[in-house]
Amino acid sequence: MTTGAAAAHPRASDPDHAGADDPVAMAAALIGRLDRDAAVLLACHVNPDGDALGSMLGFGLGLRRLGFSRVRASFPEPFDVPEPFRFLPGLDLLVPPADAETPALGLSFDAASPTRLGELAAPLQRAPSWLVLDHHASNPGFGTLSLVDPTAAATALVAARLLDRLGVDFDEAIATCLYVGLTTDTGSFRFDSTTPEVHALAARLVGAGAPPAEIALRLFDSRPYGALRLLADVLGRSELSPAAAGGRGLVSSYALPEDLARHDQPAHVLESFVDILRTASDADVACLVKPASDGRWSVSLRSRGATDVGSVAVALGGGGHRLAAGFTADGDVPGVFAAVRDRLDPPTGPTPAAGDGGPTSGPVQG
Ligand SMILES: [Mn+2]
Repeated sequence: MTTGAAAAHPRASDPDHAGADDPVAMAAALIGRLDRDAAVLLACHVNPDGDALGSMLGFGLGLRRLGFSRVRASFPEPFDVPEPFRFLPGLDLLVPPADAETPALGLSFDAASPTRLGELAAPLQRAPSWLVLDHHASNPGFGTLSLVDPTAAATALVAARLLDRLGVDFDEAIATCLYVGLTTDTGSFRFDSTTPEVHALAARLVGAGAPPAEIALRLFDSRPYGALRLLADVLGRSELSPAAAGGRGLVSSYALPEDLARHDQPAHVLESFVDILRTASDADVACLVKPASDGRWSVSLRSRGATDVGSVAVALGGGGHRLAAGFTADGDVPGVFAAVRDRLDPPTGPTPAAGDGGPTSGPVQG
């Protein structure tokens, strides 16, 4: 127990408290030194998910609470907030990427590479300071200060640590945003990444007013009927390849742009479908090929536990985590499936027989 003045919070504006090896403290000191009317630009990755938007908007609202008057947030085109996130507090911080000017301070959220920030990478690169808040193991390190923690379940957790260091109290709006990030990336607290720190933060956020049932209903348990029909098509054409992935099995399917058009659905409704494919207990790996905006394919990979799909995605030019990853591809759908299969079972060298003793952790290189 501490007593007296020693219990006071360290002042974020006091650089003496910024340990040179503690990026969170360094980031807090940097923010603390900034004029409150300085332009701040927050950015998250293209096609933002709940963690990208939640961590960015929650942090932006926190900066506002600190008195920053020129906080803007954005994400690359297509600049359209997916329907499930339109209830989020802080949407008034958003500006189209074309209106994003070079700030005094830039921050990026949940983006594992500058490419993922699209046209917003340029103003961030021009900014005197660019703080990178992320949790992807594939993040190579960029920006002027890297707050990348691959052990963190969500970027929302990294954002919460920095808000704590800045002395920001979580109000209902901030808590709702961060909770959306936390619950998105832990799959509603079901994934391995659900650490004691995750539950401790979730408890604080619910205590501050984040509504768990409403958030779960909007994020996980709501679909237009057309999306259910689309899901039926995707499941109906799925294929199970028991021999793939060293005999651990692959279940794969795809959606075409005309499928979206037929059911009058936006592309983001496909995001959750790969996790439904992943429930097939006779396949360790699930793969879903989805249309991307520019005529390319966005490929989602999931593992039930025995396969490192993160390294598969990295080898194919993407990124992600061991059990959930993705990449972007060109060509036709069969070609994309062939590329994934080749990475799961490299054609060169001896192929181990199925069931001969567990996962082949072959050198799937990055
Ligand atoms: Mn994330």
